[in-house]
Amino acid sequence: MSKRRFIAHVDMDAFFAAIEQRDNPRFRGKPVVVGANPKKGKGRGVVSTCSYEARKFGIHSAMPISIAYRKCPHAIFLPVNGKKYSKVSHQIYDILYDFTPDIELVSIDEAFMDITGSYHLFGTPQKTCMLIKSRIKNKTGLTASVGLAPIKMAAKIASDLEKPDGFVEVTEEGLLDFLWPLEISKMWGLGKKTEVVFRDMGMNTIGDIAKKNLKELTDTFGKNGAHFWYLARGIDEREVETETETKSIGNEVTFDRDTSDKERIEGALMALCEKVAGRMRQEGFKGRTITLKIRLEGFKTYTRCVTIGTAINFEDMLYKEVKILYNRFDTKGKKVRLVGVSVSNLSPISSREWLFRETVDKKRESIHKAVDKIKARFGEGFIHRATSGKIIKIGGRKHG
Ligand code: TTP
Ligand code: MG
Repeated sequence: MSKRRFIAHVDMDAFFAAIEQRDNPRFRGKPVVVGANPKKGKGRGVVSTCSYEARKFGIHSAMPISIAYRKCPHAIFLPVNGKKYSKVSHQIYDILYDFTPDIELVSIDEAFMDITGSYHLFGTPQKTCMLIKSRIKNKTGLTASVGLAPIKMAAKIASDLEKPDGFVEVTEEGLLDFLWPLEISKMWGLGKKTEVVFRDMGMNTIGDIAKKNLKELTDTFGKNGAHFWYLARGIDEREVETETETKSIGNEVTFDRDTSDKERIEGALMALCEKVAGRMRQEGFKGRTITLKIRLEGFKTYTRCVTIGTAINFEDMLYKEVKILYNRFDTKGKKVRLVGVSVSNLSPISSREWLFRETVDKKRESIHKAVDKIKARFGEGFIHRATSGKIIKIGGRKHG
């Protein structure tokens, strides 16, 4: 039996909207929608978030703003004030760090805290959570919801159950009673497509997953099946990952035939950089140490790494470093079997960057669409040639 842990998940209530209501007393108690300009129902763009009063009209995050306008035209529509929310976010992080250094910042308004080692300072784990809530309220005027549980997944689910201003505790003894009646959609990391298959197999609650035969799940879903089976049984060893931990994000690819074709290898490295950088942004990280892995024919494996001054998470910058490492590597005339790219020395991106991720992603998306169009017209090879030095112009931007 592993050590008893106390993990808290803190999530602010209607974060952007709550800040606006705090700062403008006349907005309090009213439906407030933060997001794109509704332009009397003709606006494009989406809702970032809305107050709980607005949620009663069926409005929610990521909904097109035109639909939100239709649902509640008299709501107070406000633009996103990123600078302000980011500042508040940092104030909240500072408050959390008063309780423990074991904090994993998940997003602009959300964090996991491992309070196993620190709750003695504040009384019981429950008291610690109540104190976190009241300190946030006193210092920022905002409410947070907190879930306390022995595993991360349960803490995350718990913080959401009694929003706003909620506190839900799940004890070690009560863990399965808590998890099993829940719909499988609450399962952390279970995608929509897998959910459909699970339901087809007769699993509608987390308890249904736990009661399945492990073999049946692994036969159908492989390692993932086992992962969800263990989670459903309350077994989740994942730690709260603090900034300094040696987490890395990486990917590798084995060539179908060993190769010494420089263009192919560089093309593969570029594709890996895209994947790794994409995952880093998705998970909210930047990193400073870049590692290139090369396996040659005969299975001898080498790694080469570099640590740079500024943390990065964009593929072009990542590829630049990887290419330098690759060009310095001497294959001694041998063919290459596998290449891998990983980034470590990670730190969470600041809440401000997190906030603007969407805008940046949109820009990237349009570039990628343009690349896909070119691939469709000229074939994959064209893009691969571009990665090995030539510059092609896409959508008015240089890409190479
Ligand atoms: P959430 O914690 O998902 O939402 P919330 O804090 O507004 O409401 P809840 O009480 O349900 O937790 O996200 C935090 C902030 O991130 C949110 O206030 C606005 C921003 N955000 C977006 O900009 N777009 C999105 O699609 C989501 C989900 C959030
Ligand atoms: Mg929130």
